[in-house]
Amino acid sequence: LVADHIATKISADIPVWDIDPYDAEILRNPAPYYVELRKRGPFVHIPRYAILACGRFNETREVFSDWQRFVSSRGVGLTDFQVAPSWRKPSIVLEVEPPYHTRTRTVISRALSPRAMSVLKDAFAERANALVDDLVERGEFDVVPDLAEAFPVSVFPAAVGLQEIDTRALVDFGAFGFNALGPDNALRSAALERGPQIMPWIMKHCKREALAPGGFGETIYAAADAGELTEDEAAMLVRSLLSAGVDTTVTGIGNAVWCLASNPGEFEKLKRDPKLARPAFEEALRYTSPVHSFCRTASVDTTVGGVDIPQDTKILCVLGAANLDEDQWPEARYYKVDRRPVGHLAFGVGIHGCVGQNVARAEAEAVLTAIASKVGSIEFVSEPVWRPNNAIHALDSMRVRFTLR
Ligand code: HEM
Ligand code: OVM
Repeated sequence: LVADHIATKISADIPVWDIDPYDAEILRNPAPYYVELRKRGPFVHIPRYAILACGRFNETREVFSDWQRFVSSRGVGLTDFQVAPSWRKPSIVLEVEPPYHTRTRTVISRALSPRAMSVLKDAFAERANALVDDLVERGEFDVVPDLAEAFPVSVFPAAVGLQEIDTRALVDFGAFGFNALGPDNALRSAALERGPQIMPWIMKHCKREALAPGGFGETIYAAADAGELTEDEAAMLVRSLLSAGVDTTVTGIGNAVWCLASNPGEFEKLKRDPKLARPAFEEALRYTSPVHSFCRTASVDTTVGGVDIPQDTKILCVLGAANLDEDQWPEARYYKVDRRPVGHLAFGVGIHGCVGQNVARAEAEAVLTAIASKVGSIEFVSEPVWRPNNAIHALDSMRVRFTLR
């Protein structure tokens, strides 16, 4: 077994930790695991998966920043594509290296450019205002379906150019993709079971004929017309938008509202200065890291933080832990709307750093600005419930009351 072969190469000096980071209880409440991971050392050896894991800021950043030593083309989940093929056709942006990555990334980042976003700003604000007005009128509701999901599904599919798509299925598709990054557990098998039906369905919506003009999809297909991409590659880049662009923003918005509901003093600061909407979202990303962990594979024998890492080792980079590292973030355990956590790892870093971050920020700014100007207080109606996912730290439900400002 390749895993056994790697396990024998991992130095005995690296602390062994007999833990399952994909245990449902840890996925629901990762905070204690994050603390312990950082405490044990720059890297720990997790024997059950024959991997190394890191959760200190500097080492996590170093691994994520170096695409040559730590490749994505062997998968950013636990499965090494060199050992077992991916469950889906690999992404032509997330799961490739330069020079190919440079070509696809250029096109996708053009489609999601700040200019493309500025056109959408007014529509986002209008939609967020209408939604929040409605929620204040209702008073009590569940943030997850009624706001965190409702807002992105009402603006993102249209921004891409999708028409008549089942938005429930679209949100679930995102969650499946992230669950598939984990080990062979119940969450992953449930996702893989849906794969054979869901992939043809999503690819149908990625075709040129399926997309309305004026959206991100049109820009991607224009690159195909210009000879930068093939028609199939254009469809694959639209698939990337649909894989990465929905569940992440749903989670980011839900987690941000959770931060404000849990920290009334910080919500007061946001109400006093709604311009803090963007920094408040950025800090929510740092504080709750919607993408809690992604992997890399060592392409060479190398050293990070004084630790020898053998070639072929999978490394679990725990972004959620790095973003709470007290050595990097003074008083990291507090959510502060005005912290401005420049350099946080919630969007990753380096050549694969989130290409959709302008979209995510525009959506969240619209929602948090509407809340800041219309909502007096956010009160929990019951304990929020977190939903385990192999790569995403997200709420399952959160009943709150919005009072009128
Ligand atoms: C990459 C997080 C929203 C599209 C990434 C990565 C992270 C991330 C951590 C790095 C993956 C890696 O290095 O292996 C997030 C979070 C979001 C968000 C937390 C929301 C709060 C979006 C949106 C889109 C998007 C809205 C599309 C419109 C992508 C794509 C990549 C990516 C295509 C791959 C980029 C590459 O490999 O060059 N995202 N994302 N993301 N994201 Fe996002
Ligand atoms: C992709 C992609 C990019 C980022 C995250 C992701 C499953 C997928 O290009 O398919 O999550």
